[in-house]
Amino acid sequence: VPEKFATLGLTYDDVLLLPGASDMTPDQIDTSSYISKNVRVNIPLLSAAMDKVTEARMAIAMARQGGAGVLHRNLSIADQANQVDLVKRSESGMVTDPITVHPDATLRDADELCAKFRISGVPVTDGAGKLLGIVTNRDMAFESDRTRQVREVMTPMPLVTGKVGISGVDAMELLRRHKIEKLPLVDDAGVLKGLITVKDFVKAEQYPNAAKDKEGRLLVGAAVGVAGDAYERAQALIEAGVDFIVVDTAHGHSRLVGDMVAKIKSNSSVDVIGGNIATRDGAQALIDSGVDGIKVGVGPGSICTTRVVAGIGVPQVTAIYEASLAAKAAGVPVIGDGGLQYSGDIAKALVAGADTVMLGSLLAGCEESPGELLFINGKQFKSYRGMGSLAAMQTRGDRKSFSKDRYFQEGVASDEKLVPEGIEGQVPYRGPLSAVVHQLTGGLRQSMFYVGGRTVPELQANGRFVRITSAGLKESHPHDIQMTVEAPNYSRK
Ligand code: RVP
Repeated sequence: VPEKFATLGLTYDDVLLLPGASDMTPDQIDTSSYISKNVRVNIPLLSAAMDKVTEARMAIAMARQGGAGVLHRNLSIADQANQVDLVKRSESGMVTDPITVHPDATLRDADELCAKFRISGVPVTDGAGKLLGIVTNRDMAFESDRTRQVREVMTPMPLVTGKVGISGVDAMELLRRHKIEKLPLVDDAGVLKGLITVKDFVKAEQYPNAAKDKEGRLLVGAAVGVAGDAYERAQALIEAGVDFIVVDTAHGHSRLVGDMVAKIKSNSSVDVIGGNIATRDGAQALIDSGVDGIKVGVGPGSICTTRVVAGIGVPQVTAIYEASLAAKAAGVPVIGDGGLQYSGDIAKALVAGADTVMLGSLLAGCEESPGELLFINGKQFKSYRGMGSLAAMQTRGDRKSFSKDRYFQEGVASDEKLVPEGIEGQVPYRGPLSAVVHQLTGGLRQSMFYVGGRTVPELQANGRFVRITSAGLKESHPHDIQMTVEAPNYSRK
């Protein structure tokens, strides 16, 4: 019979990491880790599947930095799948399935394609996929009549092209020699099979740490629920090329979640992550349903009220530790989701047993997060809200809410009857993600150096905690001084 009272629950502020014997320099540190069984990232950070945190722009920025974004699901299936597509096409060694335009299309159509995919030119192909030419900014810039057909302004064949399977070095040489920006790849019949662009080479140099799939495209994940057309959503996301699916609910230890995981796994090879859970039994139940990754966190989120509204949850360090006891034995990676306030919390989560962490409030203030910049009393903010907040769960005008089922309230007939488990607010504007991630991973590298762990598995194995009191926590933060200058990685909450 299980005990009525579990062990004492601890969270980030209850513990510190002990300094350990260290024989490395920070430049030897390797922060790579696994999100799920088959998805590896270069930094152990994920951006949260929340409508004020992760859309395509954030997901692209996260993957460029070496982590990954999980696209939120508070939008239609078509819109979410389209976002996967945007990330997958944003840059890669080679675009295998390039956007094309038909010669009969108008310049306006071509403009729209370029704007939507942020590209500067499009190969022109006939109905059978045969390459007829290319239409780029250079061809279009001086045309004032946007109703003209692409065929009239395109640069027609013969173009400089490459053969399918051309090496990166050879492709770059062709681009350089002919001073062109795009190299279409064609087969012997002249059918377009791919596209290589200068931009991609430049980006590859600019973001050497980017997290990519086998084909050199940026990694991206996406969330689905358990109700209604959740399964169709998963299929559409997989179709669009998503690398991993997160069955994203507030109670992952429920049969519906296990069933959805099993159903998605049964006819696809993408990794499926289940969550959220906060106990060893919860983790085991997900493992039994076949998950490739486990997301841990019930109630730690900065915008979450589950622990007060429902009285449910486990302080996050204990939750991660408990879940990891089941997960490690099964070889399933753990994501520590929610509750992180400072870079030091990342290493604490990893030592507790997480393989990666998921961040909401720490990233919601970035340039790349969805939403406008707010000016209040001369300071800059961005809005942030829980997916269980009234606003996120409400259906307003033609904006339908898809996030109610995260809280198993999809059947609630009217908005007034919803029981929110989150709040709405704002966080300080933080500028570009790259600067924020630099501080977060910089902090993590310092932690790894102090603990004496060259890699994430070494950090997990070598790390030890000391439990602290409220006096210890007070001592941890700056004290007995009035801060006059803001640090890029510290502010008093
Ligand atoms: P935080 O990083 O502390 O802001 O927490 C983000 C996490 O909080 C999300 O990844 C999600 O698991 C959880 N969340 C999102 N919405 C809500 C809510 O409304 N209660 N909670």
